[in-house]
Amino acid sequence: MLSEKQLAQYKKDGYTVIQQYATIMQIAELRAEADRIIDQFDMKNISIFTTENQTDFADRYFLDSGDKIRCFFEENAFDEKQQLIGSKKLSINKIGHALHDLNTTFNTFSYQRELLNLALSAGFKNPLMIQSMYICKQPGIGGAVDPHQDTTFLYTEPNSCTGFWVALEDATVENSCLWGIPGSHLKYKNNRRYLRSGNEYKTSFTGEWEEWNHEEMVPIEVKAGDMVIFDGNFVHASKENTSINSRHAYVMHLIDADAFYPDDNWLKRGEDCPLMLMKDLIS
Ligand SMILES: O=C(O)CCC(=O)C(=O)O
Repeated sequence: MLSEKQLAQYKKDGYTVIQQYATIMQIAELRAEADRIIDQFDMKNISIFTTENQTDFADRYFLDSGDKIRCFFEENAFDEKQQLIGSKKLSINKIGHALHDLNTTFNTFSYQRELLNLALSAGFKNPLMIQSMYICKQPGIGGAVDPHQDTTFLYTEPNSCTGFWVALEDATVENSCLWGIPGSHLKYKNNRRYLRSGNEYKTSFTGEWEEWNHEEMVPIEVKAGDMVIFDGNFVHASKENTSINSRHAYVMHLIDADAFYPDDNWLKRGEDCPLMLMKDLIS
């Protein structure tokens, strides 16, 4: 449960930090499982993840990953001949987007009573985990994540999307921690959405990004095991990782099942992989 101080910071700044949410053992298990998934990943299924080139972002492999476990490469992992420069393990940008429902290790970690209580104390009525991502932020080539609000990508009426981001390594300015604009969730309303047209593999953006003042961005440096909770309208980003250290993190995005989730959101679930209410999964 959020303490009074954490809740006050969350309401005022749009984010707060829960120290030592994950234990050393849990971190080791998640990291080992991510290694295993990457090891088993068939290189033929290639997708590069980039927030700069929306054509790549919108490819079929990505848009079908809402109810799957798929690996996405760092944009700078390849040479001009489209050959991997480094090892596969050090070339994956992220794994997404249904780890929490399809993988036993991530399922056990994701659906914890503690998370449900945090969500309820942050204002959720009926939390639903809609997306999970294992983010590697590889040494040297870890791509930047441009400033954005998560409500652009996971939109509900009223807005309910919230990120629960767990550092699996110390996240510092050097290895590219999260950055965000305190208070941005109150100051900037979301007027930009990433839309999908029906069941087609076509996406578009509506609206314009606000003119965010990048000078207002502050680094959110945390220790391995700490969790950053951020409001869906909190403007956040991470820079390129040019350091020699990776920065692994596992993020779970929750929406409220009582809110309306329009069909034109990019993330869809097939009938064989329905979304489940957290209260029904956690005894
Ligand atoms: O971990 C990162 O670098 C970015 C994460 C992010 O933007 C998110 O989880 O919404």
